[in-house]
Amino acid sequence: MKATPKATPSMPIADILAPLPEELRRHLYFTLGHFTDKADDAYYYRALATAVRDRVTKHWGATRKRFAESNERRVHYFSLEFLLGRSLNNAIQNLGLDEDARLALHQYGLKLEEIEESEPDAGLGNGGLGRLAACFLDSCANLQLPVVGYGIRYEFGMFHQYIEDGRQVEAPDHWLREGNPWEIERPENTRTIKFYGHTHRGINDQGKPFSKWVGTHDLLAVPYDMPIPGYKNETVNTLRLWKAEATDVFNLEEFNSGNYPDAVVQKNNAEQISMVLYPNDASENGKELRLKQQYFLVSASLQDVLAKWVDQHGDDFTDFGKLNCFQLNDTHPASAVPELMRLLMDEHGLDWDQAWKITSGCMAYTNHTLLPEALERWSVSLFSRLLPRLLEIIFEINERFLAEVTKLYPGDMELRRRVSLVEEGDQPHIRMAYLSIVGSFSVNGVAALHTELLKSGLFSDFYAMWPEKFNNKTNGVTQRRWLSHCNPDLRNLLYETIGTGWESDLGQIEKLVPYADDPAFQKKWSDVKQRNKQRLAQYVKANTGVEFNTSALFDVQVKRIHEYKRQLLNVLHVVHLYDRIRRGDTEGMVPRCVLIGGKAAPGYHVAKLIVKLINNVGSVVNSDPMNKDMLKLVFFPNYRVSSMEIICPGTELSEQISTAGKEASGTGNMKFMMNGALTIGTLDGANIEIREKAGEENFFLFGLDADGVVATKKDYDPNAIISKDEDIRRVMELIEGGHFNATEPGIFDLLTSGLRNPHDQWLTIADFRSYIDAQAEAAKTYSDQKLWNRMSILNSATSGWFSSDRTIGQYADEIWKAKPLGAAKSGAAQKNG
Ligand code: B1H
Repeated sequence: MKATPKATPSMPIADILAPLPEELRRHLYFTLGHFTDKADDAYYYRALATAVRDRVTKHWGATRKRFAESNERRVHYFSLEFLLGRSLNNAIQNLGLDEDARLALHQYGLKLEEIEESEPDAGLGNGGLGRLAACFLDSCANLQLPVVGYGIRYEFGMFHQYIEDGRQVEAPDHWLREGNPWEIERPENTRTIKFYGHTHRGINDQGKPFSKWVGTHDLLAVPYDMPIPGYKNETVNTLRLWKAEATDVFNLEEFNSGNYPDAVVQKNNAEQISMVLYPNDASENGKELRLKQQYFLVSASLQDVLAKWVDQHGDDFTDFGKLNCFQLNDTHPASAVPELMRLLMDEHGLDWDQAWKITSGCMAYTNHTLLPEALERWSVSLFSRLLPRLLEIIFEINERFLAEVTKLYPGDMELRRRVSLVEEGDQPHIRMAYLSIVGSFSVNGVAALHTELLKSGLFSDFYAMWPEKFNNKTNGVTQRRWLSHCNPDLRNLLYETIGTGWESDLGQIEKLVPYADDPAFQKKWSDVKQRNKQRLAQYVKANTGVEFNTSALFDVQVKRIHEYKRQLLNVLHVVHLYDRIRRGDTEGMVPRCVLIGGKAAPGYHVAKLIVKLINNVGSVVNSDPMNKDMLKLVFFPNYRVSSMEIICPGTELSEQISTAGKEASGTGNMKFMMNGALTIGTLDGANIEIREKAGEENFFLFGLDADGVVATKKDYDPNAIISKDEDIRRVMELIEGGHFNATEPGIFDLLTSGLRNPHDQWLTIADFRSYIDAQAEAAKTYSDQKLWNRMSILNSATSGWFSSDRTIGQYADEIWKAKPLGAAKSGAAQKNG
């Protein structure tokens, strides 16, 4: 190896790093102590990741410095979930290190794609909400915005899903087992978190009353920072994740009383708080440990921000609200409202009015769901035991808020009851969404329809009071991961056709429009899709054993398993096609490979039964001799971020079939669109905007709209529909007759009786006929490949609006009032679409 130049403290850090191939060797030998030539892939992964990380770190230091020196508004994104997936390729791409990384591995005869497989997904999230947070961080770094993500460093992320005998089995995801090269521990920024105890009230030296939370059980929050590299712009932002640990004091007390083993057990108790991600998507479970996690995140992060503030400004909080903004990712971090009040009053001596002006001026709340089962409510009794001081503050916020309500609407007792932060009953509860609205200056929904439904339904009383607080921010996804990284062939075709620039300004993808009917371009376009279908088919074969015919239509639904997302409707359609094949009616059908994937919450019985049904229908359909490659159905196990990176480029038809009004936005729909899939979908969430941008002729629409859903529920009679429609009746007869569960009679009765129930909330049977017809239309279109390719190109070409850069640009301009802190690339929040 070349001798490194003499290192001195004044030498620029950049000069210390050798070329990547040398750095790889250095880390393999010196960092990992690997002395032979042959190593497991995992070693090469770690060494390469560390070498790349070092290069990221260089820009990280510079970005922090710019941050510290600027006096612009900072944003703190609070989220219980960050579904990051893998980091290595993302860093390589964003720093432009692809060639170097390949060269570095080449000396060992290795391929980058293979080494990348050694990286476990950082599965610190459930689904859309967590992945959105990850896309947002990527876009904030791309736009050079001063935004820090704050979350929890779960020891165990989202569980691994295995399928045994067609059923979901969960296994723990110990993603940190082999260490994490993407994090740096910062013990010097450890914070102390209080639980339990009580409030002590007194009069201070200046004769002023004060409150103090005392007699608490304390634990420590230790931060681990992960770098979030921007795209070729020398900017690296930070995601700070907290790990829970026991305090030394606590251990020492026990230790001195001779109880060493107990002291160690207590340490474990403390560490439980950051042990595991709760695997519930769109439903809350009310567990004490979950509330502890929420408060742990919020208190550690707010103390972190306040400590930095005091370092810079002392105890003068005059400008704190002007220079800080907290974005709450749903109500999960809603205790930030009373906690900031507590810290400002009890720890920093502000009075109520000063503290309230600051708090309600710098908190912003994003709502992600209208589903009643996902609306967080915490029992007053749990709150008073765990966070007694916070509860007092919430009660006072409520009293003052209700006084305001009474002033605005004198005598309206019913309204007071409706909007109170405390839901009365034998067991009073705190309504976290209402607390978030009252404590924030901004409330946003995540797609146009969703925001309208919030204003006219769930939050209508608040909207009437404070219309100016409400705004829409339609979700987006990062094209750097969801197009450029996951679809290299399409990336290269775009380079060749419209050049670069779209990676950080997706609006430019519109330049594809003129090529939609160009036969030469269409040929290239469909060749790319074909290669991606081959890659997907191999992946399916490796993970399920099922062969996908790559000339068939690839029809995909991947997302969490939930009744409202209606995977059942998809299965009913597959059974309908199967029935047609069996009765020899294949007129107008095209060969189709249907892939369904997603995790069911471990306690969600119906969702798990849907997984079983998909698997059972799949094994019967795939092995029926009548079938002859016309139809395949697989359940793809352990669906996660890294599997979407292969699934999404190979998909031709994207299933977005939720009951209208239930899916707040959806983000998978956007990833598929960017990669040229056509959507079959309802008028729900962001589907509506997708259809508007793509043009209605380029979208397969079916089903009731949100108003239709409400109207239909009044006199819904699924059994009448079933008996009148021969196709539907036959499908129900096949399932109810035990065709897919010959050896386990009755296991699907719960599902079929749900479909037939007039109170079925998801109206699956109501939309079935219209769905079958839209699917037939999709098949007909597919048999005209020229038309299909045109529609596919136009979908990609109009997907610019769904870049999370656009979304974050709007958050920055309209909510955060945050400006970019430019380095190399001066980027204003750009407007795409
Ligand atoms: C979404 C959740 C969610 N909405 C509770 N709500 C959770 C609720 O662990 N919990 O308790 C976890 C997640 N997730 C999703 O957010 C919506 O269903 C999607 O439609 C939307 O695209 C996504 C991002 O906004």
